[in-house]
Amino acid sequence: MKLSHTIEKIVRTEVTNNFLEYREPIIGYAAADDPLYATLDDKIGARQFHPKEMLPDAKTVIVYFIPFPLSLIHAIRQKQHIVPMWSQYYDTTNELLEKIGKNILIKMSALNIKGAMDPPTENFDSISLTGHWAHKASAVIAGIGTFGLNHLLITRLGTAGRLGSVIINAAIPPSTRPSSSYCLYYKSGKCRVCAEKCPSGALTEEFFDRFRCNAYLDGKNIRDDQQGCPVCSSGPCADKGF
Ligand code: B12
Ligand code: SF4
Ligand code: SF4
Repeated sequence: MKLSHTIEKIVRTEVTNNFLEYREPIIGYAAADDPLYATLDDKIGARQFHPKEMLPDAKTVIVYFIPFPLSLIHAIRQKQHIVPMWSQYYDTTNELLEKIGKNILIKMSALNIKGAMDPPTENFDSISLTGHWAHKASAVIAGIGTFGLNHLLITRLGTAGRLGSVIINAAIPPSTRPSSSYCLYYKSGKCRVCAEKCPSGALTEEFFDRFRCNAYLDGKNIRDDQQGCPVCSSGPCADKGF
């Protein structure tokens, strides 16, 4: 079986077997020596690990996006900012992403392929609010999607979902990147829904203030079922890219 098929089977099997419902995962591959990796420090404004710092003879970065179901998207589009179902998906999907990554590493090891991964989240400095390994940046390099005005990854199946990545020392042909943005605002200037609806003012047409967003998330997470904020994931791009 081709290596990419083996990996895709692991991702799909874990997603299908999870007790929560998801849509079809999107999987992409970036070349570890893609020149875009060398530009990330400047683009993000924080020191980022190159794939070869994660794994010295890295060849491929595997990225997988797990899109949330339409039932959750329907729930977050209601006029409320606290959606327990979003919180449940936040926690469960982090566990699922971690499990998928570990299963890929186990399978790769059985095939004598080395691998490395970073957790889906909580891998960032709590003061600067920046991490050393950005799954979103790898997803864009791997052609899974593009950045939206919401500063999130938008895929052909939308922005509402979570993602993870694994680095391996075997070559898989890189995926093709989309030729234009999946965000309506970047495409036609016609949408700003995410910025207009952001409850904290962190997200505007001009900038994203991660400290303000984080303060809102911290202040809101006073109960276990209030994890995260779904608002900038709930616009027209929630379930589809444009
Ligand atoms: C730190 C962090 C936060 C911080 C800071 C966010 C930030 N933007 O920096 C806080 C706590 C505020 C936060 C909030 C949220 N987060 Co958060 N967070 C992370 C974490 C750990 C690192 C993010 C990071 O590295 N940011 C730095 C860069 C990548 O982001 P950026 O500066 O906004 O990117 C811009 C530029 O730097 C540049 N750029 C960056 N890379 C590249 C690459 C190329 C090729 C180009 C051209 C440009 C470019 O363009 C981008 C868009 O303008 C990741 C997990 C991980 N390790 O990847 C999750 C992650 C980004 N979070 C996620 C989510 C869902 C959220 C929330 C919705 C909360 C929630 N879960 O309910 C909000 C959304 C806020 C928002 N609108 O962005 C998801 C994103 C899913 C998606 N569809 O994109 C991630 C990937 C977690 C996961 N495993 O799925 N988060
Ligand atoms: S809500 Fe509209 S402007 Fe915001 S990211 Fe989605 S498509 Fe772009
Ligand atoms: S997560 Fe919520 S507070 Fe943060 S930018 Fe998105 S809508 Fe605004």
